[in-house]
Amino acid sequence: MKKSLWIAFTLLLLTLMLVGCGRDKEPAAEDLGEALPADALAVASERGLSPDDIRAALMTYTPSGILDEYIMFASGGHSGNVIAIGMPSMRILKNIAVFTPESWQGYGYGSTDSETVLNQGNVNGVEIRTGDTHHPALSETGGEYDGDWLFINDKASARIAVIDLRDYETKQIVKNPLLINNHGSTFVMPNTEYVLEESQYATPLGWEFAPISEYKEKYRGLMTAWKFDRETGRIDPELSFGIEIPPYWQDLCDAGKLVSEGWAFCNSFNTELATGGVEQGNPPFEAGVSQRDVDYLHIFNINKAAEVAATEGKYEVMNGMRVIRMATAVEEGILYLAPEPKSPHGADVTPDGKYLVVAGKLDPHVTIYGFDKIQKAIAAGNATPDEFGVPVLPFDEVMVAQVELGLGPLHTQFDGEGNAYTSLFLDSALTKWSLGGDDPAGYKLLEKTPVQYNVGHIAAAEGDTVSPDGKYLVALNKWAVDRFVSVGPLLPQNLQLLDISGDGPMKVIYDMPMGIGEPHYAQIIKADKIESWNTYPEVGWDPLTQSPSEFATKAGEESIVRDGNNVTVNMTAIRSHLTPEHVPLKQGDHVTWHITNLETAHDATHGFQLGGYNISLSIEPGETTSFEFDAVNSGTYTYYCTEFCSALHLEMMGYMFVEP
Ligand code: K7E
Ligand code: CUA
Repeated sequence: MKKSLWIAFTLLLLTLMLVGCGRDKEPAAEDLGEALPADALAVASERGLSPDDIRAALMTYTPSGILDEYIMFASGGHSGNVIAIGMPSMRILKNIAVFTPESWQGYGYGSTDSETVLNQGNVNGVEIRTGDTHHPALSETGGEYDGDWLFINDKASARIAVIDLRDYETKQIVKNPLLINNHGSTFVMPNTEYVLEESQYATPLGWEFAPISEYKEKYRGLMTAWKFDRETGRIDPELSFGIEIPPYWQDLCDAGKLVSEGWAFCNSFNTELATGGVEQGNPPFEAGVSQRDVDYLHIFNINKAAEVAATEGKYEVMNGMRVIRMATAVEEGILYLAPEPKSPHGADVTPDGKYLVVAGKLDPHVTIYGFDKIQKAIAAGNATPDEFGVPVLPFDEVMVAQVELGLGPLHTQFDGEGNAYTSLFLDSALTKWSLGGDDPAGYKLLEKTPVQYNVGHIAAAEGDTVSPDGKYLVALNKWAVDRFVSVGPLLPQNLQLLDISGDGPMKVIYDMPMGIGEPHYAQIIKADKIESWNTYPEVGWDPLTQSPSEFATKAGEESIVRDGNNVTVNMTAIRSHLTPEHVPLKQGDHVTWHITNLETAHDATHGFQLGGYNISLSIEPGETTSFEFDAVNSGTYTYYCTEFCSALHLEMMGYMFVEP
């Protein structure tokens, strides 16, 4: 483009974009044109920005003090956490510690609350302090995100965590007593009655030892429905149940909504029942698992299962969990299968709940199934049993359409305009295609946009609700390669924000490197739906129970109480001192230490570290936090506040004397 033309175009664009910016006091378009700094174009030209770049910048740049419209909760993959990201600015707002200790939040470094939560996730006495988070799920009411709770799975050890969005803290970890890995989780029912968790790699239930030669007889999968209680804010294992399923490798699920509410759908692979063992001359897993042309979509009637799981005699209790055995699930009409093309990845229900999309992975198509057709096929009774006796519905009776999209289709999202978006892993591209209802001819590939590189999941604004917003789509790319300045051989993941508003082509408008584990999936919620607290409701608050703490200490009532070898410290923190300032101990004492942050001011957090004893706390305004330790080593130790909270922050310290 000629330079003069380019400048004219850019100027026009800048003017148009600024007109569209939603600020309280909108200057008139002419004023903006005049108000543009004279050097704006010079800056653009100097930095080599194209008109598209300028448009993207104007869509994402968020001036200081202006708040983001959306919050994206992205899994942190093998960092074992969740990241809250503002959109469209793509600014990281918070790292929410979940399965792994995190020093800044004082999570897993001594505080009783966090140790209690982390220890719930221990496996038969083994302390688990790692995790692999994949699929965050926001709580829903009537199929809409309600902004109250967030759930996330740990694939590695089959655990589920509950995060309270009032304070963005992890409140509970539940360990599945029958699984040692999961993947199809977390997914919630439209009113969050259940949080679903499905296994991935089959093992004997309860991961008992059994030789791989007994794979078909003893290895199994499990769909788990965890009952969530909004009143307590906890999953109630007593009211939860499992459904035994064949030892296929179940993969990814979605809950039905509206017409399909009460049902759940999961794709699977390895219906070949490959067991690996290349060292014994067997085909390697990656070949053995992809021999057949079809695998099975798993179709669950969760509401029916809940009824059966509440009927004495229809379930068994295994490791403390009620389990509906496979034969009962078949008999009661809880479990059906349907063929799905070659090693798919991802099952996604359309916003109206009428259809679900399964992506091929090793097939260039997505396959669309009709919920209505599934119901008719069940009623027609033409199913044939698989080798475990589970009815397989005829493909022709349940399939609505297939759309050829490209290489390696994985995950699908929706906007509110009747379009679907599917990621193509091998093509490193996103596709947009139309939903056609019951008319196969209505399903059409509309466009394809390259992303960088190897996109896995995609997340659309309010994408898993009954009314997605469209507007933004995020590609969660696995590889970054050349996108960023080199930081050594371990590269960040690359999240790319795309503008999908209007009828124009989808455009990448922001690259966000995420220097933590692979963010498999994310959900994006309107920021104003979350009513998070600025400070805890009362001074002396226990965040674990979300109620006043019995260990709260008031100003002037600080104390050190000795009872034999047991010492209790009742401390307060306020700008700029920790009281008491001296803590005298004797070697061998068992110490219980409570600290109450007396602050009521927004953002007046005090941190606390005790050198030599691996203690790190974060005490938010109003919070009471506790830790315990044995004073095994004598010496003179220092503790201090780790947040630069005032001009006299460095003075916010104290001595702990441990007399030999
Ligand atoms: Cu990485 Cu949903 Cu676990 Cu696909 S998953 S990419
Ligand atoms: Cu409190 Cu620094």
